[in-house]
Amino acid sequence: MEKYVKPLLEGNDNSQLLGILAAVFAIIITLVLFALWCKKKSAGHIILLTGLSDSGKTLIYARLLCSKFVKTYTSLKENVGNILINNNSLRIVDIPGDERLRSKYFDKYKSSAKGLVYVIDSVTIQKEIRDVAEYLYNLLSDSDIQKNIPILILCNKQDQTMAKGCAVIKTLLEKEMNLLRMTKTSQLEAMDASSTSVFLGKQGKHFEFSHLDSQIDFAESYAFNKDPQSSVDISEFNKWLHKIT
Ligand SMILES: Nc1nc2c(ncn2[C@@H]2O[C@H](COP(=O)(O)OP(=O)(O)OP(=O)(O)O)[C@@H](O)[C@H]2O)c(=O)[nH]1
Ligand SMILES: [Mg+2]
Repeated sequence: MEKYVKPLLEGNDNSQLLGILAAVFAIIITLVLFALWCKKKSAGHIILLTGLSDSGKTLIYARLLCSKFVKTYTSLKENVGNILINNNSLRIVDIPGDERLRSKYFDKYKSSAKGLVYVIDSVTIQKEIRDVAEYLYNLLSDSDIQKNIPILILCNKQDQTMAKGCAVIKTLLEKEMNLLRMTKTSQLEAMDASSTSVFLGKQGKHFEFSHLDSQIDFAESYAFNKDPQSSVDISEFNKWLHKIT
């Protein structure tokens, strides 16, 4: 009798074991798929608002999220808020422009960037061209931004009569980025170090934004007007958000 019962029991044990293995396998697959889904959901949904201090990032952020004028002060931390574009939720992160704070907040969010906006004060651009170009150069050299993230260079404060248009700003920036690239390259050669500084653009050619792999657009805006009845214009920024979403 025992001779017949034992194989039966053994057969039962084996199928139970197989059942348990299949269940464990299914759980692992589900967990892996869930983790991938979460990663996909959280990756690439952030629009980073960057630029020098006083360029107008926080006012643009307030206009975009609550359509109102707010009195702004130099930001000491980031502002974060969500908007719905083309039925997709986008997280807008306004990064302080202060030199001592900007990289800390940029590093915190850059790996989830879906787009990068670089806000420029079009009135003071000539005076600040070196700083504007240097910060932009550093952003464009970042490995997370080089993953084909669309970039908008937003020439703000166009309500001011002294503001430069975006075509002029593009030319000024290309010239300055070219100089900056030469300085960086010669510094590296002088040091003969194995530094990881990135060469932007094409070797042997003047710097041009069109030589970069990333899609870089230029647009104009103005966000200032205390009077709620009077106009502001961030429509090109809005259009760009729709385009990339
Ligand atoms: N005329 C004019 N003023 C603007 C415009 N946008 C912003 N401003 C003013 O510029 C100043 C700086 O604006 P913020 O939005 O605080 O600048 P920010 O880029 O956030 O500066 P940080 O927080 O220091 O990085 C404020 O006085 C704004 O009211 C604009 O389009 N036109
Ligand atoms: Mg600010």
